[in-house]
Amino acid sequence: MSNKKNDSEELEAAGLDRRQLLGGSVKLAAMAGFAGLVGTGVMTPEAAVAAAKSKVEVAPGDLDEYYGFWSSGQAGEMRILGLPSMRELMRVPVFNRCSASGWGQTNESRKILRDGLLPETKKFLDTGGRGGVWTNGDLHHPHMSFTDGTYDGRYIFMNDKANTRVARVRCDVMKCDKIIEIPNAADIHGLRPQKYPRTGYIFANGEHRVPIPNDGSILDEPEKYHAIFTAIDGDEMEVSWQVMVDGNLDNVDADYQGLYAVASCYNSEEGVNLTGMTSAERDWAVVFDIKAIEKGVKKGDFQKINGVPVLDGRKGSKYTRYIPVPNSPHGVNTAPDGKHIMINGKLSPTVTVLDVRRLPKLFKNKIKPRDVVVAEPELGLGPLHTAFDGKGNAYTTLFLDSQVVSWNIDKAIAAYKGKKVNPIIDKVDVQYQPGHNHSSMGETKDADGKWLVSLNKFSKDRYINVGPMKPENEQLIDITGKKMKVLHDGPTYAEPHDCIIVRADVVNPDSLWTKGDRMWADVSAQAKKDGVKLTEDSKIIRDGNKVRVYMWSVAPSFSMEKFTVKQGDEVTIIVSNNDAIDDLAHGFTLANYGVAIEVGPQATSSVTFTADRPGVHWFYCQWFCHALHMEMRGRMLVEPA
Ligand code: CUK
Ligand code: CUA
Repeated sequence: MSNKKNDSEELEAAGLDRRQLLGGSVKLAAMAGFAGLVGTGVMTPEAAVAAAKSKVEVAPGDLDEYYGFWSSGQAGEMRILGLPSMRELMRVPVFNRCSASGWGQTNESRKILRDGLLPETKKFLDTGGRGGVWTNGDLHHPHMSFTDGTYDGRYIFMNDKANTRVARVRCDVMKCDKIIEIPNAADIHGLRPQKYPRTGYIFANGEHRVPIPNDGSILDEPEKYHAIFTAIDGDEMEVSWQVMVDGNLDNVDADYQGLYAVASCYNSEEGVNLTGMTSAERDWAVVFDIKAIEKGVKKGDFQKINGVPVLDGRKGSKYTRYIPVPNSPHGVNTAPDGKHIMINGKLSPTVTVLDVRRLPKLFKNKIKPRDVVVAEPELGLGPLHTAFDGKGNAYTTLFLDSQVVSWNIDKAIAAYKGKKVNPIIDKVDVQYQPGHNHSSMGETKDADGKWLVSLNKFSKDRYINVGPMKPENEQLIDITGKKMKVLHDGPTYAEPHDCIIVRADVVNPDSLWTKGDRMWADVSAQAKKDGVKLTEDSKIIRDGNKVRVYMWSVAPSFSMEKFTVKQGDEVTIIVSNNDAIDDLAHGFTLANYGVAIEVGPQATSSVTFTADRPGVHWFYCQWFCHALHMEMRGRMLVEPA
C-alpha cells in the first residue's frame, strides 16, 4: 500500500482533502505541524532491499566515492559524510561549543569566534556572564567555493541564522578559520557562493527585517524595518557591499555567468505575524545585477552604515528587479544548464522557472518581470528545494506530500507554451516531509546524475523509538534510472537543512598539520618573544601573574611531568604535538578545571584560564593514542595564595 494513499485517507479523516489544501487551508496546515497527519511507512520488498544493498554498501575497508558536507542546523556544526555509504566521518565545530576539541575554549578558536564580531556585539558578549563568544549557532547552508562553475576544493562557506554570521572552513585541514558577523542585516539565512569566474563573492540573505540601526530608536514601526542582501569577499572574509530590498529575503543562488544573483522573498507584505506574512497572493524573487551594483559602489551611490556601503535596491532601483511569483516561495536553485533558475513554491504547488538569458532585457526594461518566467509546472504540495542531474531533469522535494518528484525542464517549458506534455517523470515517497535535497555535484556544471539525498524533517516510525525527540531521516536515492529508488535511511540529529555532495577527487585534505600553520600564528609570535622554540622547548615563562607553560607531546608522554603556579595566576598552556604519524591526535584535559583541547598531529594549541583552585590537578591526554595512553598525564600544582 502506498504511503500517498495513507496520506489521503488521513487527510480525509481530518476533514481535509488534497485539493482543498491547494487553497487557503494549505497555509494553516503547513503552519499547524501538518506532519502529524501523515501515515506510516511502506515496506520495501525484500528483493529490492537486496539489490539496493549492493549499490550502497561500501564494504569494510573500502572508501566512499563522494564527500557529503552537511549542515546541522541548530547544532551549529558542519558534518562530513561519505557517500554512498552515508557514514558520518567527522564533525567540524563552527558555531557551537565542542567538548571533545575545545572549540570555543582554545585561544585559537576563541580568536576566530570573536575577531569578526561587531564592536557592540563584543561588548554585549563581555557582559551578563556571556563569556565573550557565542556558544550557539544555526547552520543551514554549507557550500563549497567554485572556480569556473564547479567546486574547487578550497573552502566551504556557511551561514549562522541565529547570530547573523558567515563562516568559512578550510578544506586542507577541515577546520573553520574565519567567522564574521554581518552588520545591518538580521539573521543570515540563504547563502551561496558565486559560481563564475570564481568565488569571489558569497551572497548572504538577512532573513528578518529590522530597523537600521537597530538600537532601540525604532521599535514597533514595522514599516521602517529593512532586509539586507550582502556580498562578502570570500578570500578576505569582509563585507564588500550590501543592498537594501523591499520584503524579506529567504534563499539565494547565483548564475553561471557571474552577472546575477536571485533571492526568494516570502514576505512581500512585510508583515510581522503569520497572517500578515501570508496575506498576499503573490510574493517575488529579487534579482541583483552584480555589475551594476559594483559600478554603483565605485561611483559612491551608497550610504555607509557600520562601515559598509549599503545601496538602495528597493523597488524602482536600477540594481534590482522584482519578479512576481506565487505566495511564499522558498528554495532557489540554479540548473547546471546555466540557463534556468528555479524558485520553489512552498505554499504554491508550483516551481517557477526563470531564464537568466532574459535578465539583461529585464534590466533594460524591454520586457516585463513575468516575461522572465519560462515555465511554472504544478508538481505537488509543498515544493521546497530542487536538485539536478545534469541531463535536463530536476528533482523537487514536496514537503506536504512527503515525496520527491522528478521532472523534465524542457517539457515544463513546452507545457508552459501550451503544448500538451507532462513534465513529471516520477514521484517517490520519502519518509517524511523533505526539506532540502541535493544531487551528486548537482549545484555545479559537473552534475553527474548518480545520487540524490532527501533530507527529511521527520523520521516518525522509521527507527526504534528513542523517546519524544526523534532523529530526522536522510534518504539516499538512486537517480540513474527513470524511476527513483530509495536505497538507504540515515538517522541524523538536529537538524541538517542542506548538504552538498562532492566527488572525492575534488577534496584533498592533508593528513598532518604543517608546523607554524597560521591557525596558531599568535602563539608562534608569543613563543618567539619568549625565546621559546614551540616544538623543542619545555619552559615556564612568568610575566607578572601571567604564566605561560610551553610543552610538547610525543606518545605516550607530555614533555613536562609537572608544573607549579600560584593561586590566582592567569595560566596559558601551549601544547605542540610532535607526532608526525597519520591519525595520531593528542589532547590536553585539565581535571576539575573545565579545560579540554585537541592537539592534532604536528599542531599547536593553547588555552588560557585562571588557576583559582589550589591543589594538585592532573592533566591527561583524552585522545586514545598509545598502549600507554592512560599514563600520558602530569600534574599542575597550584600553591595557595
Ligand atoms: S532552509 Cu531549511 S529546509 Cu534554511 Cu535552506 Cu529550506
Ligand atoms: Cu596522547 Cu592519549
